[in-house]
Amino acid sequence: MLIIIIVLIIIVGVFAFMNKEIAIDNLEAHQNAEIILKDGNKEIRYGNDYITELGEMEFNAVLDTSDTDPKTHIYAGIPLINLIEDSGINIEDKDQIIVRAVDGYTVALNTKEAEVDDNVYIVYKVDGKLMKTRENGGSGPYQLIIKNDQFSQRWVKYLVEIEIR
Ligand SMILES: Nc1nc2c(c(=O)[nH]1)N[C@H]1C(S)=C(S)[C@@H](COP(=O)(O)O)O[C@H]1N2
Ligand SMILES: [Mo]
Repeated sequence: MLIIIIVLIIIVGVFAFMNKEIAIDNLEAHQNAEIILKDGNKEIRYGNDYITELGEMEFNAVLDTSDTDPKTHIYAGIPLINLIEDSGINIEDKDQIIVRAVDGYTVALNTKEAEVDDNVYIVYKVDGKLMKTRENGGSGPYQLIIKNDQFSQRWVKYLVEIEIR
């Protein structure tokens, strides 16, 4: 019995340690305006200079959350699929794209959804200004925008990590 308890404590401890490492890693990426792209054990880090070269687009989208009235904003960003294609990861044999924020908020897209034209974007500018970080009262430095997601639940603010699986 005692041995079982000790083993369980060690397992829980190891998991807690690993989660803390990931959290610290993600916080650093957030503060450096980086996005971490994961595919199994492979990890690619994208900086802002590089991301803005992947086919920047400007578009209007309506932000409508439970506690605000709908408001149209001008966003600048890149289609999510551009980043994935740049990485060379082949999503044909994958199911899901998991998008995580620095606060732990997580949203799953299926790969088919990401391939639909003019719908899923990673944005970094709103109304002509770079998005601020969470600490500075913004929704950035990156936010996921899913245009056809009417009430913005899946518009992941403070996006730091994208995992393909
Ligand atoms: N990182 C992160 N993104 C998030 C959330 C969150 O809790 N954390 N909430 C979602 C939900 S449910 C809504 S309605 C909107 C809220 O957007 P707002 O804070 O701009 O009103 O953000 C979405 N994106
Ligand atoms: Mo919400």
